[in-house]
Amino acid sequence: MTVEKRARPPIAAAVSGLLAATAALGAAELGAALLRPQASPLLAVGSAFIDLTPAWLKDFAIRTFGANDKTVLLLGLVTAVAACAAAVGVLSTRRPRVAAGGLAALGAVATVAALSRPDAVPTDALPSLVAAVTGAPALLVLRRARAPREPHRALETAPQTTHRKAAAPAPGKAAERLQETAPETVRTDRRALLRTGVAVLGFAAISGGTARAVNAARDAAAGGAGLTLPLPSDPARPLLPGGDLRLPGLSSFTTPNRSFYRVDTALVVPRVPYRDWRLRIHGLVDRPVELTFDQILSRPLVERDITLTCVSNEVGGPYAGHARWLGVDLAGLLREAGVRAGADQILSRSADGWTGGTAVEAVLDGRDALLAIGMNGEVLPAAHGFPARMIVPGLYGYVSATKWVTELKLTRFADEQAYWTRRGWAENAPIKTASRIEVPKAFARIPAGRTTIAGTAWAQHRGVAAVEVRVDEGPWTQALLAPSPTPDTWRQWHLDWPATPGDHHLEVRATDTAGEVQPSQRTPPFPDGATGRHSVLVTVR
Ligand SMILES: Nc1nc2c(c(=O)[nH]1)N[C@H]1C(S)=C(S)[C@@H](COP(=O)(O)O)O[C@H]1N2
Ligand SMILES: [Mo]
Repeated sequence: MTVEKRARPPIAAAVSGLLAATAALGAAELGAALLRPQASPLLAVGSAFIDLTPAWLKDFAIRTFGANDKTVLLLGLVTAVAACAAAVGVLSTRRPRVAAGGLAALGAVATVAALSRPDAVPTDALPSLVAAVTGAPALLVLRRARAPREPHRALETAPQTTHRKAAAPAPGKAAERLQETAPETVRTDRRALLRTGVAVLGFAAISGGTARAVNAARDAAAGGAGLTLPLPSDPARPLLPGGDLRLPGLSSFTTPNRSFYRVDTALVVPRVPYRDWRLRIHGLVDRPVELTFDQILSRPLVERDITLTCVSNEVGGPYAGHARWLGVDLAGLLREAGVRAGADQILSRSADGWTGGTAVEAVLDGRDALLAIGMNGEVLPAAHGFPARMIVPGLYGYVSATKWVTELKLTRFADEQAYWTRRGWAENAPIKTASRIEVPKAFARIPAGRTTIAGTAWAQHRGVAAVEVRVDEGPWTQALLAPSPTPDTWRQWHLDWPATPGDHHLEVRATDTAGEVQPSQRTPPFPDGATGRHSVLVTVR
């Protein structure tokens, strides 16, 4: 008999690796769902990756993928895990020890990631262990299914098979010989592999599906769906007639909750049951306070119109939104705790361990800083911070708008740094005056004649005083400003333009109530917000 040494296609081995990984992750997800959803190995590794991502890469991700950056990250992660799993599967036939080492390394990475989360508890290691403990035997079972079981033909043709008692024959070699000599047996092996594969997949589907169901039930229980918020004792000033121009293509004055931009480091939205929620105010205070959600509800509630903006917003970008917030007066809460002299920072912490640092001065200077529990007449949505978040007019979100907030620590900027300031972003980050053209859209083709140019402008807490537009670097023309009852919101603006055929460059700039004109110089968002004028090119026919 001639046995040609030929490389067996490693596809079955790679698929085995993938199947084993699927089973391992399914089991791990179930473990996490039962223990703590955040302890899921995939999420833990993804979150650790987010925290370790350098600013430039994060900037790139936000610019390139926008609100889909998390989906892209998860897809990338799943691809990486799949590649590792396939590699482990292939190695398992030839180099079982290396494969075992690889599996252990994957488990270790997930364990370390889970345990190094800022809100980690020791049991967070368990789902990763469950993954390892499920993945290894799954791989073994699949490997055995791939190896010849009853090498009848081998028995007939190869007299040396007297030592085939060894229960699991050296899989690589035996299978090789088998392919050369016994096609039927190979077919049987395929069937065995298929059976085992289906069983492993079934296990993965059942555990993964149960995990989903458990998570969904938990989320439903945690949300504020059944909650009715009290009416404000201090309602917002009514919006002025004409404050919302309602032009096609122009974003509405109030941003609906479901289309409100979302920016945070949370790979999955934290679900914080409001009955268990507490807000702790401590640090440099005379009287540390701990408040329950019911205690918040029983306080006088304030309602305010405040436009929120992200520091990562590029000139003309989408990361700004307006809402009517309902909450308690944040300055009042701090005064009750008694802020000690020397405290210049409110270090707020969220349920998932993120931190934001807000200037005490800004919150206590009389502006409408809120601990918000309602948004646009609804209970604060989970994605926007339920049970409670901070909102401070005039400051970018990363230094003012902590979602899922559980802790306010009065401290000093010199002593402690928040999540983004540790990564080089500014400690003080007032929102820069900005304006954007929304109608017509960039590269629009529009008919000649009277056209409306319109958009939004903001300079929260200072207020927008004027918006000007120029066409093809011509003279600046005043746009008409829609009214707003407070300086804490954006304002819509519009202008009639007699459009003449040809390509045109439309440019906008705003001036705040202090008389400061939005600078023309283009700077990137890092470290304290982008500057520059928004412009669009349009073609008139
Ligand atoms: N817990 C937590 N709160 C957070 C963040 C975060 O990553 N985690 N991001 C902040 C940033 S950068 C912004 S711009 C606002 C965005 O709030 P939104 O998602 O409700 O629009 O939330 C802030 N609050
Ligand atoms: Mo932000």
